[in-house]
Amino acid sequence: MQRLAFKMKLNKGQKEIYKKRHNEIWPELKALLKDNGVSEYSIFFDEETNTLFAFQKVSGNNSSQDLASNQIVKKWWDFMADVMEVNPDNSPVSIPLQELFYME
Ligand code: RM4
Repeated sequence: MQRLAFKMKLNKGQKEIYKKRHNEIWPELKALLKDNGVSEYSIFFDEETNTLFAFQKVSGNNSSQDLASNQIVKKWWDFMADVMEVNPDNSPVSIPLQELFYME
């Protein structure tokens, strides 16, 4: 298992809708993430900079952000594109973060 983290950017004032949509995450998306080896997936928010910090464990080499070819992921990204910074294909702008410390 690998620990991965990345940051994304939320549009100003969209915290509540972002949180609501994730509380109501589509079961098919959740199943797809798990089937692709993603677990312990959490997303934190920095109010000051509107930055989203995602952490996840992955059993392979792919993170949730590497599933762009999947239609469910694409549909989710299209759904979320109105509240966050995205690329032209509506994938979230995702910046990998370096792990500098880990404690069991
Ligand atoms: C995030 C972003 C990620 C997705 C999670 C579930 O807002 O869209 O790519 O894996 O939601």
